[in-house]
Amino acid sequence: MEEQSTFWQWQKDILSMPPLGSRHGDDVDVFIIYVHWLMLFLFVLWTAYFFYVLFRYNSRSNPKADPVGVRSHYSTYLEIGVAVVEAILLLAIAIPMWAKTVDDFPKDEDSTVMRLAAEQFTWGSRYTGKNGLFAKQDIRLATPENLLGYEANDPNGDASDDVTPPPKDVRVPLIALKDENGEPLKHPDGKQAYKPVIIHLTSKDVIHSLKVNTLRICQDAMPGMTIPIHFEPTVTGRYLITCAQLCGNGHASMNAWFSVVTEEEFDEWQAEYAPAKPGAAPISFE
Ligand SMILES: [Cu+2]
Repeated sequence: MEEQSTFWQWQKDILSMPPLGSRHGDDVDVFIIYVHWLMLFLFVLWTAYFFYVLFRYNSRSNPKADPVGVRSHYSTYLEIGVAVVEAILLLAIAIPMWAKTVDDFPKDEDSTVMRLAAEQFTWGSRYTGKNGLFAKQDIRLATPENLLGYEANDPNGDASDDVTPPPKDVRVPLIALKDENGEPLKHPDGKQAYKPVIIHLTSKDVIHSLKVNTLRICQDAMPGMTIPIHFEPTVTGRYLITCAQLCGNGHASMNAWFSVVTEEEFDEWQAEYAPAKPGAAPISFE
């Protein structure tokens, strides 16, 4: 086990992969490593073949061109071989990895749930506050000041304690899970389990994309759609969010911090921006 992880780490170091801060990221890294091995193999093979051909068919030893050309089928077999390896990577690794992510979607009550809205050229987060409920959203309430149509005077009070921190500062807590005996809850592979994070991602204007390398997450943010993504953070730290879709003049500056913090730090930070004043315009990034 230990030996294997050293072996993977060695490969990650060669590829200068960013540090890893999420559980599913291990699978992503392994896949990236497989793809690099295939590319290295092809690079070496094709380069060697290129030089072989330069040498073997130079004009001095072949003064007259051969009008027929290749007679063997080896090149066809090689092409098929490459296609087979690529199909294995896609069908046996990439698609099952995706299926696992989609199938194992954590429940809201077991997760830290947040909303994240991208806009030219910033990111704004919103949290449920203590009651665990987000303000209701209704497209008919959308105005230039309230693009996401949050209901400010919600009779059920869902909106009254929503937390809207300043833009470009996104935080989630790292909470180590415990079993019913208070012992650390472990995954089947023996690693500590942490509370998952669910992000409901949307955009206020054009297509953006939430990318956090350390967390190995990348998801497009689409205007008019809310796309849920989830991941399990495994280490505290402050990571850079970049926008992975060219979205306008300020695209390059559309970065922000995504911090994975301790539970205490998270609660303090939430208290600082909560509750949103009841009846106040619920969200504005100006
Ligand atoms: Cu953008």
